[in-house]
Amino acid sequence: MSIVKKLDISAYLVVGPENTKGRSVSAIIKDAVNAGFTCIQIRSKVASARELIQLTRQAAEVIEEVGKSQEVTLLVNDRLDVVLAARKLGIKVDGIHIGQTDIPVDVCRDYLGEDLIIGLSARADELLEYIKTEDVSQIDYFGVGPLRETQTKPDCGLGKDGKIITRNFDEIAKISELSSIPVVVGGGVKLADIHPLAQTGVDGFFVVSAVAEADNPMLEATNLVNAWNLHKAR
Ligand code: TZP
Ligand code: MG
Repeated sequence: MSIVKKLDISAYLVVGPENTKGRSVSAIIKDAVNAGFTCIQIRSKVASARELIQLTRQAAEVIEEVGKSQEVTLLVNDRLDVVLAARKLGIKVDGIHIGQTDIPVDVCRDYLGEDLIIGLSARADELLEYIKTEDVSQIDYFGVGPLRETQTKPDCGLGKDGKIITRNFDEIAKISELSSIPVVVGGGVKLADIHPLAQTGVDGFFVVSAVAEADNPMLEATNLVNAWNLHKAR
Protein backbone atom coordinates (compact mmCIF):
# COMPACT_ATOMS: atom_id res chain seq x y z
CA MET A 1 0.00 0.00 0.00
CA SER A 2 2.90 2.32 -0.68
CA ILE A 3 2.06 5.80 -1.86
CA VAL A 4 3.02 7.25 -5.23
CA LYS A 5 6.73 7.80 -5.80
CA LYS A 6 6.41 11.43 -6.81
CA LEU A 7 3.45 13.78 -6.72
CA ASP A 8 2.43 14.93 -10.21
CA ILE A 9 -0.52 17.32 -10.27
CA SER A 10 -0.11 18.35 -13.90
CA ALA A 11 -3.37 16.79 -15.15
CA TYR A 12 -5.80 16.41 -12.30
CA LEU A 13 -9.36 15.08 -12.49
CA VAL A 14 -11.88 15.73 -9.70
CA VAL A 15 -14.94 13.50 -9.99
CA GLY A 16 -17.95 12.05 -8.21
CA PRO A 17 -21.24 10.43 -9.19
CA GLU A 18 -22.99 13.80 -9.52
CA ASN A 19 -20.60 14.83 -12.32
CA THR A 20 -20.71 11.94 -14.78
CA LYS A 21 -24.08 12.31 -16.52
CA GLY A 22 -25.10 8.88 -15.25
CA ARG A 23 -21.95 7.08 -16.36
CA SER A 24 -19.85 5.19 -13.85
CA VAL A 25 -17.18 7.17 -12.00
CA SER A 26 -14.65 4.40 -12.54
CA ALA A 27 -15.20 4.40 -16.33
CA ILE A 28 -14.46 8.14 -16.45
CA ILE A 29 -11.38 7.65 -14.27
CA LYS A 30 -10.17 4.81 -16.49
CA ASP A 31 -10.43 7.05 -19.56
CA ALA A 32 -8.61 9.89 -17.79
CA VAL A 33 -5.78 7.69 -16.52
CA ASN A 34 -5.38 6.03 -19.92
CA ALA A 35 -5.22 9.48 -21.46
CA GLY A 36 -2.36 10.45 -19.12
CA PHE A 37 -4.06 12.18 -16.19
CA THR A 38 -1.69 12.08 -13.24
CA CYS A 39 -3.93 12.77 -10.26
CA ILE A 40 -7.48 11.71 -9.41
CA GLN A 41 -9.63 13.11 -6.62
CA ILE A 42 -12.87 11.45 -5.53
CA ARG A 43 -15.27 14.24 -4.56
CA SER A 44 -18.95 13.87 -3.77
CA LYS A 45 -21.28 15.93 -1.67
CA VAL A 46 -24.06 13.33 -1.97
CA ALA A 47 -22.37 9.93 -1.59
CA SER A 48 -22.41 8.20 1.80
CA ALA A 49 -19.21 7.15 3.55
CA ARG A 50 -19.71 3.58 2.30
CA GLU A 51 -20.27 4.78 -1.24
CA LEU A 52 -17.16 6.96 -1.06
CA ILE A 53 -15.10 4.01 0.15
CA GLN A 54 -16.48 1.93 -2.71
CA LEU A 55 -15.72 4.67 -5.27
CA THR A 56 -12.20 4.95 -3.87
CA ARG A 57 -11.75 1.18 -4.09
CA GLN A 58 -12.93 1.13 -7.71
CA ALA A 59 -10.67 4.08 -8.59
CA ALA A 60 -7.65 2.35 -7.04
CA GLU A 61 -8.48 -0.85 -8.95
CA VAL A 62 -8.81 0.97 -12.26
CA ILE A 63 -5.48 2.79 -11.71
CA GLU A 64 -3.89 -0.56 -10.87
CA GLU A 65 -5.38 -2.19 -14.00
CA VAL A 66 -3.86 0.53 -16.16
CA GLY A 67 -0.54 -0.20 -14.40
CA LYS A 68 -0.13 3.28 -12.96
CA SER A 69 -0.44 2.79 -9.19
CA GLN A 70 3.05 4.16 -8.66
CA GLU A 71 2.54 7.20 -10.88
CA VAL A 72 -1.05 8.34 -10.47
CA THR A 73 -2.02 9.89 -7.15
CA LEU A 74 -5.46 9.04 -5.76
CA LEU A 75 -6.98 11.48 -3.28
CA VAL A 76 -10.33 11.91 -1.53
CA ASN A 77 -11.96 15.29 -1.03
CA ASP A 78 -12.79 16.46 2.51
CA ARG A 79 -13.27 13.09 4.16
CA LEU A 80 -10.45 12.14 6.49
CA ASP A 81 -12.65 9.35 7.83
CA VAL A 82 -13.02 7.87 4.34
CA VAL A 83 -9.27 8.01 3.66
CA LEU A 84 -8.51 6.30 6.96
CA ALA A 85 -11.21 3.67 6.49
CA ALA A 86 -10.12 2.98 2.92
CA ARG A 87 -6.51 2.50 3.97
CA LYS A 88 -7.57 0.27 6.83
CA LEU A 89 -9.40 -1.84 4.24
CA GLY A 90 -6.23 -2.14 2.14
CA ILE A 91 -7.23 0.32 -0.57
CA LYS A 92 -4.32 2.24 -2.07
CA VAL A 93 -5.40 5.83 -1.54
CA ASP A 94 -2.62 8.40 -1.34
CA GLY A 95 -4.14 11.23 0.67
CA ILE A 96 -6.70 13.98 1.00
CA HIS A 97 -7.69 17.31 -0.48
CA ILE A 98 -9.19 19.75 2.00
CA GLY A 99 -10.56 23.26 2.00
CA GLN A 100 -10.39 26.16 4.40
CA THR A 101 -13.43 25.02 6.41
CA ASP A 102 -12.59 21.30 6.54
CA ILE A 103 -10.64 19.31 9.14
CA PRO A 104 -7.48 21.32 9.96
CA VAL A 105 -4.28 20.46 8.11
CA ASP A 106 -2.39 19.55 11.31
CA VAL A 107 -5.06 17.06 12.34
CA CYS A 108 -5.04 15.45 8.88
CA ARG A 109 -1.23 15.24 9.00
CA ASP A 110 -1.35 13.68 12.42
CA TYR A 111 -3.71 10.93 11.29
CA LEU A 112 -2.22 10.38 7.85
CA GLY A 113 1.47 10.43 8.75
CA GLU A 114 4.39 12.02 6.97
CA ASP A 115 4.14 10.28 3.62
CA LEU A 116 0.56 10.80 2.54
CA ILE A 117 -0.43 13.73 0.37
CA ILE A 118 -2.39 16.70 1.72
CA GLY A 119 -3.67 19.27 -0.76
CA LEU A 120 -5.30 22.48 0.43
CA SER A 121 -7.60 24.88 -1.42
CA ALA A 122 -6.12 28.33 -1.02
CA ARG A 123 -8.17 31.13 0.50
CA ALA A 124 -10.30 33.17 -1.89
CA ASP A 125 -9.71 36.60 -0.35
CA GLU A 126 -6.31 38.33 -0.07
CA LEU A 127 -4.88 35.37 -1.91
CA LEU A 128 -1.45 36.77 -2.76
CA GLU A 129 -0.71 37.71 0.83
CA TYR A 130 -2.03 34.35 1.99
CA ILE A 131 0.14 32.40 -0.48
CA LYS A 132 3.18 34.37 0.67
CA THR A 133 2.67 34.03 4.41
CA GLU A 134 0.79 30.78 5.09
CA ASP A 135 2.70 28.00 6.86
CA VAL A 136 2.96 25.34 4.18
CA SER A 137 5.17 22.92 6.09
CA GLN A 138 2.39 20.33 6.35
CA ILE A 139 0.88 20.69 2.86
CA ASP A 140 1.99 19.22 -0.46
CA TYR A 141 0.22 21.57 -2.89
CA PHE A 142 -2.25 24.45 -3.17
CA GLY A 143 -5.47 24.30 -5.18
CA VAL A 144 -6.25 27.73 -6.62
CA GLY A 145 -9.28 29.02 -8.47
CA PRO A 146 -11.60 29.58 -10.06
CA LEU A 147 -10.40 30.74 -13.45
CA ARG A 148 -14.07 31.35 -14.18
CA GLU A 149 -17.32 30.94 -12.27
CA THR A 150 -18.44 27.36 -12.57
CA GLN A 151 -21.76 25.58 -12.18
CA THR A 152 -19.90 22.54 -10.86
CA LYS A 153 -19.03 24.47 -7.66
CA PRO A 154 -20.96 27.73 -7.66
CA ASP A 155 -19.42 28.93 -4.37
CA CYS A 156 -15.84 28.51 -5.54
CA GLY A 157 -14.05 31.85 -5.06
CA LEU A 158 -16.79 33.29 -2.87
CA GLY A 159 -15.36 36.35 -1.12
CA LYS A 160 -16.45 37.95 2.16
CA ASP A 161 -18.67 40.38 0.24
CA GLY A 162 -20.62 37.51 -1.31
CA LYS A 163 -19.10 38.04 -4.76
CA ILE A 164 -17.17 35.42 -6.70
CA ILE A 165 -13.49 36.27 -7.17
CA THR A 166 -12.02 34.77 -10.34
CA ARG A 167 -8.31 34.65 -11.23
CA ASN A 168 -6.77 35.91 -14.44
CA PHE A 169 -3.61 34.48 -15.99
CA ASP A 170 -1.39 37.33 -14.75
CA GLU A 171 -2.56 36.77 -11.20
CA ILE A 172 -2.03 33.01 -11.57
CA ALA A 173 1.54 33.64 -12.77
CA LYS A 174 2.13 35.78 -9.68
CA ILE A 175 0.68 33.09 -7.40
CA SER A 176 2.91 30.49 -9.02
CA GLU A 177 5.95 32.70 -8.48
CA LEU A 178 5.12 33.41 -4.84
CA SER A 179 4.19 29.90 -3.76
CA SER A 180 6.88 27.72 -2.26
CA ILE A 181 4.81 24.58 -2.91
CA PRO A 182 3.23 23.32 -6.17
CA VAL A 183 0.04 25.01 -7.40
CA VAL A 184 -2.82 23.46 -9.38
CA VAL A 185 -5.48 25.70 -10.93
CA GLY A 186 -9.08 24.84 -11.73
CA GLY A 187 -12.63 26.05 -11.85
CA GLY A 188 -14.10 26.57 -15.30
CA VAL A 189 -10.97 25.31 -17.05
CA LYS A 190 -11.52 24.21 -20.66
CA LEU A 191 -9.19 23.03 -23.44
CA ALA A 192 -8.56 26.56 -24.74
CA ASP A 193 -7.25 27.59 -21.29
CA ILE A 194 -4.50 24.99 -21.12
CA HIS A 195 -1.98 26.85 -23.26
CA PRO A 196 -2.13 30.17 -21.33
CA LEU A 197 -2.32 28.28 -18.04
CA ALA A 198 0.78 26.21 -18.79
CA GLN A 199 2.64 29.44 -19.52
CA THR A 200 1.89 30.92 -16.10
CA GLY A 201 4.35 28.49 -14.54
CA VAL A 202 1.80 26.61 -12.40
CA ASP A 203 2.26 22.91 -11.85
CA GLY A 204 -1.04 21.74 -13.27
CA PHE A 205 -4.72 22.16 -14.06
CA PHE A 206 -7.73 20.48 -12.52
CA VAL A 207 -11.08 19.86 -14.19
CA VAL A 208 -14.39 18.26 -13.44
CA SER A 209 -16.85 18.94 -16.26
CA ALA A 210 -14.36 19.25 -19.13
CA VAL A 211 -13.78 15.49 -18.79
CA ALA A 212 -16.59 14.06 -16.65
CA GLU A 213 -19.39 15.70 -18.63
CA ALA A 214 -17.79 15.30 -22.06
CA ASP A 215 -19.56 13.24 -24.72
CA ASN A 216 -16.25 11.48 -25.22
CA PRO A 217 -14.28 11.70 -21.95
CA MET A 218 -11.28 9.78 -23.34
CA LEU A 219 -10.92 12.18 -26.26
CA GLU A 220 -11.29 15.29 -24.12
CA ALA A 221 -8.88 13.96 -21.52
CA THR A 222 -6.34 13.16 -24.24
CA ASN A 223 -6.69 16.64 -25.76
CA LEU A 224 -6.16 18.29 -22.37
CA VAL A 225 -3.07 16.20 -21.53
CA ASN A 226 -1.55 16.73 -24.98
CA ALA A 227 -2.15 20.49 -24.80
CA TRP A 228 -0.52 20.67 -21.37
CA ASN A 229 2.49 18.61 -22.41
CA LEU A 230 2.95 20.60 -25.61
CA HIS A 231 2.86 24.02 -23.99
CA LYS A 232 4.56 23.14 -20.72
CA ALA A 233 7.55 21.74 -22.58
CA ARG A 234 8.29 25.03 -24.37
N1 TZP B 1 -12.99 23.08 -6.62
C1 TZP B 1 -12.82 24.32 -7.00
S1 TZP B 1 -13.65 24.66 -8.44
C2 TZP B 1 -14.23 23.08 -8.55
C3 TZP B 1 -13.76 22.35 -7.48
C4 TZP B 1 -14.04 20.96 -7.22
C5 TZP B 1 -15.11 22.62 -9.63
C6 TZP B 1 -14.51 22.79 -10.99
O1 TZP B 1 -15.37 22.21 -11.91
P1 TZP B 1 -15.31 22.50 -13.46
O2 TZP B 1 -16.45 21.69 -14.00
O3 TZP B 1 -14.00 22.00 -13.96
O4 TZP B 1 -15.49 23.96 -13.63
MG1 MG C 1 -13.89 20.79 1.15
